[in-house]
This record gives sequence, structure tokens and C-alpha cells, in this order.
Amino acid sequence: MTDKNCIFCKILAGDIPSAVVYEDEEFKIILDVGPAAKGHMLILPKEHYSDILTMPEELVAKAFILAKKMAAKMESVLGCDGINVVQNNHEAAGQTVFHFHIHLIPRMKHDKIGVTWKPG
Ligand code: D5M
Repeated sequence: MTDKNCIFCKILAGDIPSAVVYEDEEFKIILDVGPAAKGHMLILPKEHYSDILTMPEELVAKAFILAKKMAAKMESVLGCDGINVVQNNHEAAGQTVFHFHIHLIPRMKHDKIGVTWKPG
């Protein structure tokens, strides 16, 4: 299931370039093109679901388990002090790309991102 008008579906199909950090049968993790911090990543399911509400529970669970695993790697590999796990649904909540995704944002002690970063 893909949406030909969806930018993340185009990325997943390889029609738009991206920096791929991880891939398995069901997900790709890419670097965000407008990072809130160095190493800001997005977990994308390969199937198109516009948001968490339309996505099967099992796939939602797998996406967040992958977020947990990648968060552990980010701390050990990137050496960050913390990670924001952010998932926006619908325009009012700051969603700008309507293909489910989870943001993983590396955080350092005393950075100012929390003050200035807004979803989208
Ligand atoms: O987050 C959507 C995110 O998607 C936002 O942080 C920018 C990112 N984005 C948009 N286009 C691209 C491409 N082409 N590559 C990588 N990242 C991209 P939201 O939660 O919907 O506001």
C-alpha cells in the first residue's frame, strides 16, 4: 500500500534520495532533511498509513520497539545525553507529512532545542 502523492512513499521507493540509517522488511530510518539537532532521524513504515490512528496496532508496536532500539544505539554511537521520541498526528498537532513517522532527536545537556523546536 503506497500513495503516489506522498513524499515519504517516494523516498521509500527510491524516487527521491535520502540518507538511510537503517532498513528492514517493514521500516526504513532516514535522516530528517531539516534536523532539529545533528542526527535527527525519522522512522518510516514501508506501507503508507497517514497517521497512528489508521495504522494497525501491531505495526505501531513494532515502530516504537524499533524507536527504543535505535534510541539505545544513538546514545552509545552518537554520545548524546538524551533522545526525544516525537510522533505528530494531524495538522493541529504539527504533522506536515501525512505518512506515519516517529522523530528521534538526539539531545545534549544544556542544548536549547526544547525552547525553540516546534514539530514540522
Ligand atoms: O515531520 C515531518 C518531517 O519530515 C519534518 O521534520 C521534515 C521531514 N522531511 C520532509 N521532507 C523530507 C525529505 N525529503 N527527507 C527527509 N526528511 C524530510 P512532521 O512530524 O510531519 O511535522
